[in-house]
Amino acid sequence: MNQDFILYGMQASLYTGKARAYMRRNRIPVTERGAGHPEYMSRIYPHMQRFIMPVIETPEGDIIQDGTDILEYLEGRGLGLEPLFPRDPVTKAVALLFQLFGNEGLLRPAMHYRWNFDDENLDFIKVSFADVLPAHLDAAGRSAAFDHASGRMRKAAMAFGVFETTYALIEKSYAEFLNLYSAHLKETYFLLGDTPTIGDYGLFNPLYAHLARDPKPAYLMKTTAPLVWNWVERMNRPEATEEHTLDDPQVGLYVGNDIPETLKALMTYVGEEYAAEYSAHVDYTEQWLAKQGANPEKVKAPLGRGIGFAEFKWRGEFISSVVMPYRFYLAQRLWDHFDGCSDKDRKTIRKLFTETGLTAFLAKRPSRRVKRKNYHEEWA
Ligand SMILES: N[C@@H](CCC(=O)N[C@@H](CS)C(=O)NCC(=O)O)C(=O)O
Repeated sequence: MNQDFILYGMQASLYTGKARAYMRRNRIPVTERGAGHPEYMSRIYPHMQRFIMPVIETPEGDIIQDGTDILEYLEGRGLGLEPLFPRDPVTKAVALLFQLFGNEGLLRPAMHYRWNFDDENLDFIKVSFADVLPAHLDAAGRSAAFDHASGRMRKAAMAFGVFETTYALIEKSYAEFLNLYSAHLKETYFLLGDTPTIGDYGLFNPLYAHLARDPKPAYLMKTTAPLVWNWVERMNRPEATEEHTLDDPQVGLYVGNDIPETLKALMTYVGEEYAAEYSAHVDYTEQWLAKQGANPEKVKAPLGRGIGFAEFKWRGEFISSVVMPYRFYLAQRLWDHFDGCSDKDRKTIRKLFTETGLTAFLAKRPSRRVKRKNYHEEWA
C-alpha cells in the first residue's frame, strides 16, 4: 500500500473507538480526519446520504461505514496481526456475544456519565465536539451547532432508558460491571486471553470514548477500576508491546472447556443486564413486522435507526428502550456461528450460555434478517 487508509470520526465518538483501536493495534497506516472535514462533507456525506461515523476510505478509494463492517473488512484483507476471531468455536461464541453486548448493552452508563454531569464534563465535551464542526463557523455558529448535536444526544440517552428515575440503578449496575471486569483482568490481559478479539473491540466502544475519556467517568474508572483503565490503554496502544505483568500469563486465547469463573461471572452479568431487553426487542420486532405485512414496501425500505420502543424489566424496574434493527445485524453473527458448529460444540456452547443465563441470545431471533445496503439497514 503506498497510501494510508483514512478514518473519519472523532475522539469523543463511541463507535469510532473500535475502528481506531483495531488499526492502531494492528499497525495499519491510517490518517484520521474529523467527520466534518471538507472531504467528508463534500464527498463522503453525499455518497452515503447519511452523517455517521466511523467511516474508512481505503487506499483504493472504497468507502466503508460501520465499526463492525470496518473491522471485518480489514481482517478479511489480511491486515490483522492478531486474530480478531478466536479459532476455538466456544470462545468464538463468547467473543461474538461480547461484540453485541459491548456495542449495544452499555449505552445506559455511557450516555448517563457523559450527559448528566455537566459541571464536570461539559467544557471538555465541547472541546472534543469542536473536532467535527465545520471550520468556517464563528463562535455563535459553533455554539449553536454544539447545542444542536448535544441536544440530539441527550434525547438519545433517554431513548436508551436513561431517566432521573434510573440514574441510581445505572450507576449501581455499572459499578458491578467494573468490579466484575476488574476481577477478570487480574487473570488475563484481554477479555479472552493474550490478545484482543472482537469481544474486546465491542466493549471498547463505550469503555473508551465515553467512560474512559469524559472527566466524570474517567475519574471513576481510574479510582475504582484501575485494571479496566489499564485495559483501555492497552487496547489503544499503537506500538508493539511485550507484556510481562501477570504472574501466569495465558498462552493465546481460552479454549472452550477452560472458560474461567471470572469470565462466567461477567457473562452472567450480561444476561442480567441485557437478556430481557434483547428479548423484548425481538418480540417488539415480530409484532412490528406482522403489522407491516400488508405493506411490504415499507418493510423493504431502508430502516431508520429505531422502529419503536419496547418495555422490559430491568433490575426490578420496568423501563423501555428504542428497538434498533442494527442490533440483530450483530446478533446474526452469533446465530450464524452457532448454527454452523458441530453438534458437540453446539452442546458445549448451549451449556455455557444456559449456565450463565444467556440462552435468549442463541434461541430468540426475529423472523427476518437484517442487512446493510448503501450504508443503511434493511430487512433482508
Ligand atoms: N452501528 C454504527 C453506529 C455509528 C454511530 O452511531 N455513530 C455515531 C457517533 S458514535 C454517529 O455518527 N452519530 C451521528 C449522528 O447520529 O448524527 C457503527 O458501528 O458504525
